[in-house]
Amino acid sequence: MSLTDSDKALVKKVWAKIAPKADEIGADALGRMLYVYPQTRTYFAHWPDMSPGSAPVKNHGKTIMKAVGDAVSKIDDLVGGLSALSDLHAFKMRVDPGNFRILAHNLLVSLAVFFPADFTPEVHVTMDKFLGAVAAALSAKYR
Ligand code: HNI
Repeated sequence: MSLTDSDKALVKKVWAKIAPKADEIGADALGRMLYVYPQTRTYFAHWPDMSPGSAPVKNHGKTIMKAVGDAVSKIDDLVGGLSALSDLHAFKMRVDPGNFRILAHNLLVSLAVFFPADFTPEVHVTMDKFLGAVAAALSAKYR
């Protein structure tokens, strides 16, 4: 599903609101993913603590959201823009690409939790499309 011009404009508007809280949202989403979908823990087994709110979860949540913010700035060419990151996940971290959708889902949940009033059906569907496109772009180097 490709993003229309109005989707892209809305993603940028929503991101401007998210940006100041990005680190917290990333940590919340990552903590939820590891807690609610424990099959995702296998990739982070080298961390001392994978529980919600732990230091590694906070740190990596920040890293993930920096990359999502970067994706917003590359929204016109997500496959090209995320190609190096896709490569890393495919060949270095060897993450099963189905997990990108799981994280996308958790990011959506965190957005709803942090911004309940702004999380209208329109924002919901657009951010779902955007995060789905990010997940697809991260999967591009797998084949
Ligand atoms: Ni992901 C490292 C971004 C989903 C497992 N990940 C990164 C880095 C970024 C990043 C940025 C740091 C790369 C580097 O070293 O330069 N990851 C993203 C984004 C998404 C995502 C934007 C989806 C929206 N990653 C996932 C998922 C998993 C995952 C779903 C597994 C379930 N990522 C990893 C692992 C690392 C990683 C593992 C290395 C972390 C570490 O601490 O060793």
